[in-house]
Amino acid sequence: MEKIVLITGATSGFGKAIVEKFAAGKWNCIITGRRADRLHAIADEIREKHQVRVLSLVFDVQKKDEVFQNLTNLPEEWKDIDVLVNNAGLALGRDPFDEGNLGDWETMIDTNVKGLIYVTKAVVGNMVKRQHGHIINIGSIAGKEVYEKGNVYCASKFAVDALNKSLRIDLLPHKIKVTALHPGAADTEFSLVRFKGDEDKARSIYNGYTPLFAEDVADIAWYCATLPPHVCINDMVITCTAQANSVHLHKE
Ligand code: NDP
Ligand code: 8X3
Repeated sequence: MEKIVLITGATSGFGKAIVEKFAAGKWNCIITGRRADRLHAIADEIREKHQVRVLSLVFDVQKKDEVFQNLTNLPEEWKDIDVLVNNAGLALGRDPFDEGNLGDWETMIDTNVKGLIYVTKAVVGNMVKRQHGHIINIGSIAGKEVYEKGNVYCASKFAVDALNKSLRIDLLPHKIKVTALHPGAADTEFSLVRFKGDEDKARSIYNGYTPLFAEDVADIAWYCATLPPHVCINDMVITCTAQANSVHLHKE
């Protein structure tokens, strides 16, 4: 039986690696992101390499109308999504609260929290109808413990953690699994985005230890998605070996 996974934020980092992993397992993939060129190039590459179907949808998860327009009008052959991976997200800035930027904060909340809510709401109705589905939310270790200058990013990921727990309860009668993955420091484009293109600053985040890589998280998402129907991983914090929690990271 063919399976369908929808992955938001598939143009880079975890999302891109998750597409690669699921496509290698012969799942058909709906992939989303704002950068159209990258998204369509990834779709072409995946189709060719893995001989699966790929639907690429360009939209901004912050824009409610775009989300619902794209996800509630899916072609018939794409409607029955088995797994939704809510991955699109970002951090912007790392400043003490009093020096933080309101616009950055709004973007983080609009993307990490409201975007995730919109996408989930647009997709969950059909899962409920089918009494089948699995939602995998990418939270963060920052949503488990706050760290200095993490303020609003941490708050956005604490909100994701609350949604994980709450969705799991509300969707229980409908046999829908809800899994939360909370990675620690991982070498993706995350820090480049956070530090607004400052490559030296971004690179310095990963110096002196071996961080997680996108493929590590993709392997775990795949594991969670392919367990037997009666088994659900509820909540997983994943760090590299050099990281104990959101504050203690051992650099050589
Ligand atoms: P990347 O920057 O490499 O990837 C982020 C992805 O999110 C991109 O594909 C980007 O696509 C997409 N995205 C961002 N904003 C939007 C938007 N408004 N609408 C649609 N898509 C959007 O970072 P990561 O892979 O590291 O991040 C993925 C998730 O993992 C995020 O939720 C992040 O908070 C979380 N995370 C990251 C950790 C890390 O250390 N790397 C650790 C813990 C959690 P595009 O720009 O094309 O729209
Ligand atoms: C990303 C990891 O530690 O920068 O969520 O918050 S951290």
